[in-house]
Parts: sequence; C-alpha cells; structure tokens
Amino acid sequence: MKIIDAKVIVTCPGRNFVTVKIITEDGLYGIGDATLNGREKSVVSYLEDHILPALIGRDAQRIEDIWHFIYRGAYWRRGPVGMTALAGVDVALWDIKAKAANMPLYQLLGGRSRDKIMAYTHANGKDLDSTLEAVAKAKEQGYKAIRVQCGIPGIAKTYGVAKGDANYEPADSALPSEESWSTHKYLNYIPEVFAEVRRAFGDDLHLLHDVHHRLTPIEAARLGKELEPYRLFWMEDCVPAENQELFKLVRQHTTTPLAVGEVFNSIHDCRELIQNQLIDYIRTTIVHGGGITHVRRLADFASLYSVRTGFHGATDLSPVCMGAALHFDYWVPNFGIQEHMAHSEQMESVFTRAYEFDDGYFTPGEAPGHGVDIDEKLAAQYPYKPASLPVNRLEDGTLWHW
Ligand code: KDG
Ligand code: MG
Repeated sequence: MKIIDAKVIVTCPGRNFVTVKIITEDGLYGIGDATLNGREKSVVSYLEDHILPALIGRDAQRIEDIWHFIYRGAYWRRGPVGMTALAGVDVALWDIKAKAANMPLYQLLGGRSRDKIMAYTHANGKDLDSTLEAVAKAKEQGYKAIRVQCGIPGIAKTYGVAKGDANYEPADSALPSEESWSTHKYLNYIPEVFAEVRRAFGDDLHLLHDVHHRLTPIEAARLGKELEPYRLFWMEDCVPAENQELFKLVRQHTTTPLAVGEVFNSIHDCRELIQNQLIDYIRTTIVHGGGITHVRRLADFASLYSVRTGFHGATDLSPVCMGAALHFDYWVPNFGIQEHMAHSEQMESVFTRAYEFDDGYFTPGEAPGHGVDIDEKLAAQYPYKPASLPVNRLEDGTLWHW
C-alpha cells in the first residue's frame, strides 16, 4: 500500500495544532497529531523539510520499518521536536492500518482490557473558595478524579490557575509572559488546600496535584509527606527530571504516589525511574513520545515494575492525540488514568471525533482507525498564531522552572 502524499496541516481554532496527513494509493488516509506547544513551527519544518518527502513511495503497512527509518535514519535521535514529528507519522500510519483492517485501533493493539477509561480533569481557582467551586463543578460533570490547583496568597500568577471562567491555556502571548514563584509561600499553603477539599468532598473522590517541576527533592519530600493525610492519587512533576536520581530522595520520604513524564520523549528518559521503582505513573503520551510504536514499548517496560500509565491530556494535545490515546488506554494492561481537559466547540468543529465521555469515563468509539478526522476546509479558516509558554521567576528575579 504505497504512500502517494504526505502533508502537514497547521490550524488555530483557539490554539495551534499541527496534524500530519498521509494518503495511500488506494485512497485510504490517516492523520496524526504533531503539536508541540509553543514550538509548533519547528516540528512543521522537521516534517516538511526532512521527513515527509522521504515517505513517498514507501509501504504504509510497514509501520515498524518506517519508525526505525525515521528514528535511526536521522542519525540524530530522540528530542521533543524529532519525536513529536515521528509521532505524527506513526499515528497516521496506525490510523491507516486500522482503517485497512476495518477495525477500531484498540482491536489491532490486542483488544480492550477494560469497559471504560477513567479520566481526570482540572479544577482551579484564584483562591480557596473559587477552587472549591471548581471542584464541585467538575464533580457535577461526572469526573471521579480531579486535579486541584489553587492561587497562592502573595503570588501574583500561579501555574494551573485559569483567567476567569476560561479553560487554562498557558501559551497566551506571542512572546513568553512572566510568572513569579515563591516556594515557601506555596509549601506553606497547599496542604491546607487539600485539607479543605477533603473536608468538603469526602474520601471517595480521587485528587491529583501538579507541582510543575518547581521543587528541590527535599522540598518535594516535605510536600509529599504533608499531603499523605489527604491520600492523593498522585503528586505530579514534583522535581525537574533530567536527573532521574533526584526522585530517590523524594521516594525515601513519602508514600504519596508520584507521576512524571509529560516532557519526556523516549523510554530512555524514564528507564531508571521505572526500573528503580521511583515512580508510580508514567505520563509520556503518544504525541510527544514517538507515537504508538514507541509508547507501547514504554508501557510494556513499565508494566514489569508495576508502573501504570497516566497520559498527558491538556488542551495542547489535539483531539487526534486524545483519540489515539483512548484506544491505547482501552487496550494497555497497566492503565492508570487519562488526563482530560475539554477542547472548545470551535476546536471540535475542526476535529470530529468518535470518542465519548460519560459520567467520568471515556470510550474510544468503534469507528475504524482512531476515529478522529480533520475538516481541512474549516482548518484553513484558522491560520497559525504565534503563542509561547510563560517563563517563571523567583521573587528576586532568578529564572526558575515553569
Ligand atoms: O504545554 C504544556 C502543558 O500541556 C502543561 O503545562 C500542562 O502540566 C500540564 C498538565 O499536567 O496537563
Ligand atoms: Mg503536568
């Protein structure tokens, strides 16, 4: 089944998305998400200038061979730009293979391991009262698991807290905006937030929290310990993770489960974390982790160590990634949870989807392929808009982790 055309579609129906479309000689096509928030154009160039021209004439059925052709063939391996570009191609090819077999993708992967996929969403507010209101709203929408972020007294703009009623979208200006940070104000306040949330909503709700890489290991250890009475589902990205050894100290001190990996792009970024059982959930998802072909290897490796998946699913991961992720979640034996932030109506008019949400759980749908398509005409009406993620400074001006 020869590939006769391959292109990139960039659209901004409220935020930027990059989509790879591959077309075969018999008219079948597949699409894959290749969005890298704030760095979209680098991936577009990588695809258009280096990868896509070399795909023409290749057999679309040979996913494994094409994966290695792109990965090994570049000589320059790994990295977020390359692995996101690779993921776009890989998912488009899985979409084609499943369509050719007339099967939903999860059937090709091995069939479903569960009836429904638990998802968590975000609840946040500028202060405690509005955070509690947001948790109540998410609960009403049916979510059984909720990520709680709250404004910190004395910090002007905190990670994870949306402006007004809008969904949280950090890439909010063409050049990076600035946020500020105080570790001691944060550490003194956040356990109180979780105490209040547990008091208000009881024990049944799963609660999650994202530290967004801001602490040192001993600070993260303290937070994990202080959050233990509130039994979090996980504490996410508690320290920066380029040095995987940092997690040893956190792990020694707390039983709060640890999640990490949304910025990882290969199995090598988390090999030590997994084989030393320093984490409980791996968050690397399909679009940034080299596609289904590579993330499947990662999940299988993680399963040997009882580490479960908890795929990244913020709005900057397009509905195409969400569709593919949900098929994966339906199949993967060591599934943990799926992050979900709802895409806007405008986004969902460009990307039609077969997946469905009901009472806190998703199902991927039975359409052949991953079940997500793109309306190219409509997509063309929303041209690319430069948007950067913010940077973060300590109160003394030091550039910190965002
Ligand atoms: O592009 C970056 C966002 O996706 C990220 O900041 C969101 O941390 C995030 C999360 O857990 O969803
Ligand atoms: Mg995160």
